[in-house]
Amino acid sequence: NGTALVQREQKQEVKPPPMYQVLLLNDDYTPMEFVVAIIQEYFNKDRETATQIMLKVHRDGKGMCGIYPKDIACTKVELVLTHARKAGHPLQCVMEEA
Ligand code: NFA
Repeated sequence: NGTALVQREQKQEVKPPPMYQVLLLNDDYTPMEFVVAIIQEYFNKDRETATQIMLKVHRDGKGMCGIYPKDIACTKVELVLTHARKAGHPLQCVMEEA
């Protein structure tokens, strides 16, 4: 009710949801162009930004594509993995709490 809401706000008990990073992992087989297209399509990046992220994954072994509430991060991981497997690529996508 309204009173409980005011008390929660006064005690600052309403926390933001935990956020999760969604990461791509490097492998030796997935084509660079495919990774760039995935980053553009699922993480709303322009081609230049997507290319920079892809190159960071390629060089460093992993790279962050975005940070989201848990359910959205989980859905993005599932969509990326489904797309990659359908295309026959071993690309890995994981999430971890930020
Ligand atoms: N390392 C892959 C290649 O040389 C490219 C790649 C980048 C794969 C980022 C996965 C993630 N074709």
